[in-house]
Amino acid sequence: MASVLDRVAQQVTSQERLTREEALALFRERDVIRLGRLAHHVKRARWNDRAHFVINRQINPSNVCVLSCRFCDFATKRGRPNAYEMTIQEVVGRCSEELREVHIVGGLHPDWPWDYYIGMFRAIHEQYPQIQIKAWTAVEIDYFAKKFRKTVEQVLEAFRAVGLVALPGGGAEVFSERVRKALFPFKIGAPRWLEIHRIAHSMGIPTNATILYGHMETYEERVDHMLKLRDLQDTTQGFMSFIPLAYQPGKTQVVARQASAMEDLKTIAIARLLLDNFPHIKAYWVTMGEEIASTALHFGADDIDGTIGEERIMHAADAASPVRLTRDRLVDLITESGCVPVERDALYHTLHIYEDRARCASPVS
Ligand code: V47
Repeated sequence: MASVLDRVAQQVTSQERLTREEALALFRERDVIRLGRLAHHVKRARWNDRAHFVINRQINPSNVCVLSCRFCDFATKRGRPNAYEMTIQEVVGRCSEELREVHIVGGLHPDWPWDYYIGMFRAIHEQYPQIQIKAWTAVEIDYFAKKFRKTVEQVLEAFRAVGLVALPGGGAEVFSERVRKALFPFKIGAPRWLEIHRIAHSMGIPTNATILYGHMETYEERVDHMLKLRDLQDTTQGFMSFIPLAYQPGKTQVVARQASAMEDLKTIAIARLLLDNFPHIKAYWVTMGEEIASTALHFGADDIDGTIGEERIMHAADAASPVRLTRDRLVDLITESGCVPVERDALYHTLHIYEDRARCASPVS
């Protein structure tokens, strides 16, 4: 009988879709290297040897949050020693001329007014018109709509008018009611998260999607999560990138250890094979670490995010990666993995292709 990898290899050639059962079988597959080769083949058919990155900065204006999700080390309450709140000037002060993207997300702040959020984007947009703003997860958009009595369309339109170009993929966690009840019972679930992304897409605002894995979720739940995204993408074509986020145990310790390297690579590879309608699969170096993220470029990923500048969410959970990387480091990481670095903007327009870099950093031929 043909193995699942033989079958999937056939399907890749004939461009047939993977089923739920096949994706599940891939998670249980022992030949991870062959799985990676198949995913790499699919990635190369779309992007050849290219791997994308962006000169960006993450800004998390406050960690004060009305929620207290069981898996999150970032959120806190006002008055606690680790609580912080940035002024608009402090947010703008984190921007600079060379940035192409800012990625802004934060806690669900209990009492910041609407004008603060709009004023923040207006100030960034006026001072740095070249910076594209990718901001607010669906969880935040839902919170703003309820708090400020607006429709989701009104919230998105108002932010678009002051520079928003895309929504990031956070807040999806795992689309499983079982996991939601255990880890984030007061956060929106799958239907509302998907609805907000559907609305954004219908307005021409592209978005990303994440999955938080490596805690208490099952392989079935990982696959079902990806299938819900694949279904929505079939209708809207509005997703740019899928980003698997490896849970950082930090102090919340839902599980004691972070997912292994092989688990990371399998998840990336299966995402590439299953999400045949997602152009980009991102290996996020902040959670995976630089070494696994660059290896993932051979397992189906075509993007490693960017310079980041100052990462707080994963580092509040003791992530071992640095808080920022330089452009040179990203170019070297990608080049050393045998790929061609492509500097992009937030919407994946190509800005520069580093064709001329030597493929091997060592003098050994
Ligand atoms: O939604 C929180 C996750 C997300 C932990 O769209 C944790 O380009 C791991 O969404 N361990 C925010 N993850 C980050 C995010 C993101 C990152 C990079 C790129 C993009 C993009 C989006 O971080 C949250 C939550 O799922 N998170 N705590 C933790 N301890």
